[in-house]
Amino acid sequence: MDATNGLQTPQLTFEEEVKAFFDSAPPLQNCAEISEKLKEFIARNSQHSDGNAKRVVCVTSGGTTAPLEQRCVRYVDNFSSGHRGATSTEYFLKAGYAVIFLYRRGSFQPFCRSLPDDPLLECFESNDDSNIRVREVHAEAVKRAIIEHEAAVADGLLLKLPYRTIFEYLQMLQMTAMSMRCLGPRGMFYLSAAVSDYYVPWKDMVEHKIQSGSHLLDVKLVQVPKMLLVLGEEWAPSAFCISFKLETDSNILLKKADKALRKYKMHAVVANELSTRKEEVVVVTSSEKITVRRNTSQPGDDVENPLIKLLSGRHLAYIEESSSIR
Ligand code: PAZ
Repeated sequence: MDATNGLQTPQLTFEEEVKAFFDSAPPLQNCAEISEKLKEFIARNSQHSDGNAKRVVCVTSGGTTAPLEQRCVRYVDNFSSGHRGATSTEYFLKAGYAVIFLYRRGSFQPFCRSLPDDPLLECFESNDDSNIRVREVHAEAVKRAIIEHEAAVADGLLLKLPYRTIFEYLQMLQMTAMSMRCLGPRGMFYLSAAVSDYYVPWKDMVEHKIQSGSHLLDVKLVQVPKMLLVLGEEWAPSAFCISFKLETDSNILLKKADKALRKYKMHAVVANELSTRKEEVVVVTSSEKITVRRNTSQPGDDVENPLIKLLSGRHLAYIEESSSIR
């Protein structure tokens, strides 16, 4: 595959690239339904029943796919199990946030990460009367998942929106950001999804399944416009924005995170290395590099626990600072 943008296309400005991406994307299914859900969720949490306006965070989770055919059989995928996003969502809820969880279909879900891979078949068994009951060994984990998830949903604090492709993801991120605009600095973006860097524009994509037979498969991939810039400057200009940087080479990680911080005007970039991502991350801001580690002396602790505490504190300071400027 040629990812060098070797297409003889005219050089587009960044604004034209963004427009071309959205113009060529297949329209989002359930667009009206998603928009209604977002509107209702944000209105409810702007005046929550506990009397307080909530802080609202959009957590993106999992990896986007870049389809190779319009009637998609094959696609280029991005690594991410969704563990980071699902776990962070739990800690954001604990910290008092309302969470919009924008997740890749089939990836990890909040409150379900301690369940086995095939929860339906492994957590339940039938007894002699063919009634279904929870297996003793999984009873605690199932109970916790159901009670905590029910509480978040009943309190109207968790909205889950699934995506699969880069087209769906970016359209949904845009809709979410535009809906969250009214929250001003109380809105936060926690962009832990692994987003495709390259895609095949819809109009250049073959309709049917690519046939095998030729020795070389020649598919041209075009760079996805860096929407982080548009998010922070246009879609939700007052929101507190955190992005992630994943590398496998620890020697370049912090430099790349620093570059992303400045280039995309993020408030912080969370840098993580693939093999140690569940143990430690480094929060890079314009003035600091803070290493955050999982508390190994506390069994079952997650690196997201101290990470969300840190970011929630920074977000509060940002809200206070923004209101003193007004
Ligand atoms: O989803 P997961 O827990 O398996 O992995 C999380 C992660 C490494 C995808 C995330 O922490 C991250 O770094 N996301 C951004 C990836 C990027 O640089 O595009």
